[in-house]
Amino acid sequence: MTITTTAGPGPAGWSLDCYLVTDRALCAGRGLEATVAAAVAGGATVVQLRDPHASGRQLFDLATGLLQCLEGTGVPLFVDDRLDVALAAGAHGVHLGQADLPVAAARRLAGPDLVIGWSVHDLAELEAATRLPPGTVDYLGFGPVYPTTTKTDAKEPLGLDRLARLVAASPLPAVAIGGITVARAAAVWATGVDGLAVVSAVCAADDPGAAASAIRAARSAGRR
Ligand code: 3NM
Repeated sequence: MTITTTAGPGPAGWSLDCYLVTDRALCAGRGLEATVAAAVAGGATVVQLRDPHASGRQLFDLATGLLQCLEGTGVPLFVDDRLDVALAAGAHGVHLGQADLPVAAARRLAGPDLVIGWSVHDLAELEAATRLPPGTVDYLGFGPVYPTTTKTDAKEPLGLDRLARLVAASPLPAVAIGGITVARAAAVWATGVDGLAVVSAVCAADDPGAAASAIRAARSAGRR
């Protein structure tokens, strides 16, 4: 599934297939940019800069570095939580949680072209997403699917059945996140999601490129 947008310098359709969310601590051995470059070479199709403890300045500098690293790859950069940083750095999108700026306000500030993703965790939040005017949000993130230690305040895991029901009811492309590993990827694909978002499965892998490649390849094994 692609999201169609004319945003920024990227192509009109970006694939959400293998959605890498960064974690500087997990990338520490290799370095953030080297990890991202390896993951993209292996097949990551979106990179989200996530660093909840970084200052605005640090995030801006990290985003600028990652945009340089992604130049020419056709892979977009989204920034987690911080619309201001996404816009200031010239990133292609922002991913917002329920406690961040309201998505309608973010869309007003961002204009029509920036990709906006929104995290939803249950049916009530999905219904709120369904009521948004078209064009407010481009895709939804559902999680956590499984328990995760990467996000300290993650909600109770959805499990595959609840995820599948939310995905079936989603009016927008759906990305699953939380505890997804290469071994679990086919089962998550089988819920009908449009993309798998991973942090530790790629950032902490011995070979981030091979991990990203395996996450994508599992799609054909999980296809329903
Ligand atoms: N968001 P890992 S779970 C960043 O449920 C994030 O919205 C989540 O990390 C949510 O792939 C999560 O290492 C962390 O389990 C996912």
